[in-house]
Amino acid sequence: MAEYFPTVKKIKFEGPDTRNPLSFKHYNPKEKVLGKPMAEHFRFAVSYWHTFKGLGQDPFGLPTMIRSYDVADVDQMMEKTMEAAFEFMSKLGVGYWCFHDSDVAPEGADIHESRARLDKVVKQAKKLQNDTGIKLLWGTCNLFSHRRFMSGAATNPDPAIFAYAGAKVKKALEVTKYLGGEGYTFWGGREGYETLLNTDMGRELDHLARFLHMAVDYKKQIKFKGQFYIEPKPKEPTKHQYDFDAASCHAFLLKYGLDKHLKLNLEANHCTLAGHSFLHELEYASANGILGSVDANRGDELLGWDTDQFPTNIYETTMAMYTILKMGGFTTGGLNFDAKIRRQSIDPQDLFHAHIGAMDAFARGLKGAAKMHKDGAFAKHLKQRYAGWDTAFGKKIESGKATFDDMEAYTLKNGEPQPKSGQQEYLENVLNEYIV
Ligand code: XLS
Ligand code: CA
Ligand code: CA
Repeated sequence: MAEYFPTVKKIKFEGPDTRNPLSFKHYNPKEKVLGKPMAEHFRFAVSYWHTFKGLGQDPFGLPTMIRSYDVADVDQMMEKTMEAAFEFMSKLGVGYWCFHDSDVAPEGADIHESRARLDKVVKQAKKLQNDTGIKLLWGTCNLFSHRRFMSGAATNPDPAIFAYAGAKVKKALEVTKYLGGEGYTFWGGREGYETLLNTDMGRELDHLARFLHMAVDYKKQIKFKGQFYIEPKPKEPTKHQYDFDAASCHAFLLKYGLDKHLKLNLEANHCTLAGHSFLHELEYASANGILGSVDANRGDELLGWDTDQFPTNIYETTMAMYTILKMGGFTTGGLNFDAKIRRQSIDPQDLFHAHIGAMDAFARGLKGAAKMHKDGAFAKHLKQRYAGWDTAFGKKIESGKATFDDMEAYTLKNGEPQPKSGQQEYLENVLNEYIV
């Protein structure tokens, strides 16, 4: 087999004092944190679409990156790219990958050719998975690139396109099962609208729910055991997407009886595009028991679009890992680097620097978060702040046994309550001490 990344050897943990840029300074897969190896806390995954298929193109420019596996012949390109992917992931030492059907097998002249390509390449992927021990975190289906999906897939005004999307997802589910995928993600890139003048919103939402129910039924039919995720994003490519944010996805799932079947796959950059913080979305999903998996990346404060940069912000990785620890950690999900190197980072080695930096940033985040967890740094404070709810009076309200008559009697008896400080600045200082 050819070597596609000859300048890089297996990336090792060398500790914080090393000067070797091609080594981990903080991520030590076997090191135990709160009794669990780091690798199991994160379940890192590489995204096939950005890492192997993203070649630096943007709306203004053609690809900038030249890769030895990106050859003209489609069959050879598919095969070489898959080989390169497993070489990269093995050298990096990640346990998982994620892909869309059309990342690994570009659509052919018709549905038959597309499916034949997919069947061929997933056979190769299965062998490489077996050879390397790398597993599939989740599979997904591209329902947004081809022109047939310009007005949506499951929300398209034309049932023939709904059907095409159904056939494509059916196949993607079969392929995900074949590869032992631990999950499957639905992201509605073009499920939304450009103008309400041509959109029957209520009907489109009903159709989207129908589509997801069909997927749930098919999952049962083929006995696919992976977890389903829906991934929120407010806009881009569509002006307004129906999977806007965690709360709107949650409401949608509840309304259509899908809440038992899908959890959320939260992407950091999508959270900020929705006008929330990544942390807000994590907390919302965790508080409602629907946090499934995470697409780890970041946006740029000065750019209002989906820049999909590699995560490097230690405050954010610390707080994210704190919420994930509070939740008890990932079960089926993990941290998928849905992130791309910049257009000017054209060396194959840049892909390693990007992933190493992100994995180290999360390792530092985990160490800080674990210490916060152990010390009860914020838990103690929260307990105190809400202590009134643990009194007999508070418990009576929480258990649903109190009425407005009780509120009146209590207030008439006790008079004006004493407000207490929220101590935000103190707590921000406490947090700073935990940043590794
Ligand atoms: C695009 C999304 C997409 C999903 C999978 O913005 O992040 O890549 O994760 O279709
Ligand atoms: Ca994503
Ligand atoms: Ca994104």
